Amino acid sequence: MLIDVVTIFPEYLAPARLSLLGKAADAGIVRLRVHDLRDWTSDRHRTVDDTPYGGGAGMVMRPEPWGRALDDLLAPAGPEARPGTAALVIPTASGELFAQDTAARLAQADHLVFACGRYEGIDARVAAHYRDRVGLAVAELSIGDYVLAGGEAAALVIIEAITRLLPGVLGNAESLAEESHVKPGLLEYPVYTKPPSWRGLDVPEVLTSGHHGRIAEWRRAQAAERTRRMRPDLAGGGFAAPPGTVEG
Ligand code: JDK
Repeated sequence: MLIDVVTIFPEYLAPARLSLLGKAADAGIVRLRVHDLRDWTSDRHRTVDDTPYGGGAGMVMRPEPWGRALDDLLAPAGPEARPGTAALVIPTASGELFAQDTAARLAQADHLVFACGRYEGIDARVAAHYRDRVGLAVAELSIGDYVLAGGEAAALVIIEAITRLLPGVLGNAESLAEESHVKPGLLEYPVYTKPPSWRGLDVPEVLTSGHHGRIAEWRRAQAAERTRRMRPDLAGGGFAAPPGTVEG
């Protein structure tokens, strides 16, 4: 998979080269390229923003540098031409909520281009152009209901969730096989390792019993209890307690 990231803060993407993605890159599974949007400006001041039509606070990213950058990256001419499926990912606070199924779907592409905005975001005609006129898959994604200062941190999150799904990245086969059995809408059961007693807290006896049937049943019950307590929205029927509530 080729991942291109366009941003006015290319250094922000340095963590993407670490750990998981670093290994994937060394193994030739992922190639990450980070680009400075200002390389596609044409004025002396390398301007990327302007005032919003209709008024309001802040600045909006102009479409022309984005159009030049995305055309270059999405449709390289000659020997750089890429067959296969490409998608344009635009992190935005007003996008569709990014979730595991989104990651799985994007992991099928062989070219992802991330457009990381700043200020109040990117002129809306950029997404419209590539979706409606170029016919590209354009994913406008939010990573959660909070407001970041730009798309870079969201791109890091999305890239990490996608790349760990690529064959050969995780030490993959076993972990992902197990993960595919995880019931969607159910949180994970708690996990334990050595030592058996730590600061007076003991590992639940059932886990050291060797009784696989009882262990599976205990984990199911723990996952259900944890889902009810932490994510009543997933458990269904319930309402979340206000923040700071201490369960009795
Ligand atoms: C991309 C710029 C910053 C800040 C105004 C008013 C209510 C905010 C854009 N999940 C998530 N959260 N935040 C992002 C994200 C923020 C971004 C960009 C992604 C590019 N910003 C910014 C404030 C506003 N807006 C109405 C929401 C807009 C992704």
